[in-house]
Amino acid sequence: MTDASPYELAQEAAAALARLTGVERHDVALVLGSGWLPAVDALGTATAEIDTTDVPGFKAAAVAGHSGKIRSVRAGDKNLLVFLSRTHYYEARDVAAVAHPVRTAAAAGCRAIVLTNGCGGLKPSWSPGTPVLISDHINLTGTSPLVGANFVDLTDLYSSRLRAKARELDPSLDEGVYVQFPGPHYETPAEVRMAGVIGGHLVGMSTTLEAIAAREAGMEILGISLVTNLAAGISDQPLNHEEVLEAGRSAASRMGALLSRIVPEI
Ligand code: 8IG
Repeated sequence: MTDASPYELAQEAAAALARLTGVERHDVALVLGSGWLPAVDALGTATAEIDTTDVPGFKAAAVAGHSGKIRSVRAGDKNLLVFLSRTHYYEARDVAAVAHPVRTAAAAGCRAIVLTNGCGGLKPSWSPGTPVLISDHINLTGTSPLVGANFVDLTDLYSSRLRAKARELDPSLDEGVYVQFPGPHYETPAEVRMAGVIGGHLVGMSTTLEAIAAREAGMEILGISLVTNLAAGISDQPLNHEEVLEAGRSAASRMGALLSRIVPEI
């Protein structure tokens, strides 16, 4: 197993998931970022919950408030594969580990993936708890989950079709360009100003590498950020992780309703 390619490892993981969940194929994957966990129960009926440690290739969850579990959820006529946490690039600077859940979802049959995250917002009108559709991204990690001469096109990476559907369901949804920094430290105010100058509206530590892997795997992608805090320097308050979790708890019912209405449209 040690010399398996990332794609072979994902096949092994998908086979384990099928066995452990009793669900042969899943249709749509969701990755729940900081603040999104309380929304999971609104998605549908959980039919199985698996520890990531029982699935080949997964790292244990490393962040307080992140749960190392994968749920199989039945929602209408769809089987959802819900990752209750993700592996972040800042944990071990291991891009293959970051992409593994996405590749596993693709190997499990998923044709679409909803990538959620908690992030900092650059628009002062985005109060903590505001969901924002990701329209595009800027990857400042300096790396890629792809290796070799693999020139994957990233045009319309965050599906304009799915964004339009989401806005039909909730016309108040705003859009923004997500900028991934490597972390784990938050940005300086100068870095946040830079993110704005280069065209960003949201700053975070996830999602872009997963989106690239998902596009490579041929999945349609919906990205939704939950602005849990104003980015550093946008407000005069310092940032803290507890505030992030609290913003998620208070936004939970809105996020649950949002996801459960969007998923049937995918
Ligand atoms: I939640 O302000 C959350 N994650 N980089 N900056 C970055 N990541 C974040 C932030 C933020 N808030």
